[in-house]
Amino acid sequence: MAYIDLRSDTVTKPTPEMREAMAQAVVGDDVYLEDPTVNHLQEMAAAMLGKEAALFVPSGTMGNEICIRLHTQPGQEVITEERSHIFNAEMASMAAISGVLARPVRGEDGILDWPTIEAAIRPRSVYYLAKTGLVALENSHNFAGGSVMPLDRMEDICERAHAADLPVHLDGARIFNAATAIKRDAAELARPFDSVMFCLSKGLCAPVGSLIAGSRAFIDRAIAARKMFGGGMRQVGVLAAAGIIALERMTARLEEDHANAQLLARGVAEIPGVKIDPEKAQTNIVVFDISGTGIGVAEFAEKLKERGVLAGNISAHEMRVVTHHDVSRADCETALEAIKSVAGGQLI
Ligand code: TLP
Repeated sequence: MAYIDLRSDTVTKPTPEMREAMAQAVVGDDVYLEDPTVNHLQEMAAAMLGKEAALFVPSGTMGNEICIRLHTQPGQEVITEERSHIFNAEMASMAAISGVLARPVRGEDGILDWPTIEAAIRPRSVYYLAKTGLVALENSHNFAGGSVMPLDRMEDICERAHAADLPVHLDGARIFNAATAIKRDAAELARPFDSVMFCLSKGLCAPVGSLIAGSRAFIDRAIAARKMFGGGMRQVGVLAAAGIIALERMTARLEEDHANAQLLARGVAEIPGVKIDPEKAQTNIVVFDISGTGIGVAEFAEKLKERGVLAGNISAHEMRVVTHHDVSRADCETALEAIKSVAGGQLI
């Protein structure tokens, strides 16, 4: 059975153009920093994010964790939103690898504000309290339903954090979705941050890889950290070639995924027992609460699968569907009917 796979945008396959570019890629040993295709991708990424330099890393998780490692000292705390990916879905690696503790705080729809962050900063005058080492934001915010942080909010948080001597990292795994939603350049969203991670392997369809971007000095340190993490990748231009296509071609079509997500969000909002504000589904992620349907999330996912649709259950009461290049408008219409049928308790 060919499933309509809405579990994540990570399931996207490389496009034929990417496969062709991968086959033709000129490569070199990237641990010697000699892979021309990787170097080209890194220059492109730095330019698109308005940063001095960028570094190709195997995964978003490694990108985030390298940045956390470089910004902090063991024994410090990292202030982050309580549904953030770094706190919930990175294997507690900030603790395991960097020896730091997450200090999660709640944002409205995943969006933090300065007063909430400020209240979580440890006073430096009290010697027995852990020091705050970093503020880490996420945009778009995955588990909060793909919500987008307003530009002025980001500017405000970064400015005040810097005034308090705190660096700010952005998990921008889907920064191009966020930029598309507010019709701004990714560089504008990245501007106030000390480091930014974004992924090529989600809505942008590349098979593997993420980038971290920041100052030249930060990226020089990141090159060494990446090697320490086991992320030195040799002739990795074969992957970077797909990443170049991702940046050249795939950022411009994300609007289509957002429109499909709106179709799903508006459709599921009409189902009795389902809770979602479709206005808040700003990007390609739709999170909806099904507790009112009386069906558990695992069972909901199972019943959807029987109807040919794959969806994720991301909490005890929430389902997540993610639109992407490899699902069409028609697929989303079919998926919506399947969701309605499961929620309404209809037989297949
Ligand atoms: N997200 C995946 C899962 O891990 C949940 C998904 O299906 O959405 N930051 C954010 C905001 C992410 O959503 C993800 C992956 C990552 C970081 C990590 O990227 P990878 O999977 O490349 O390590």
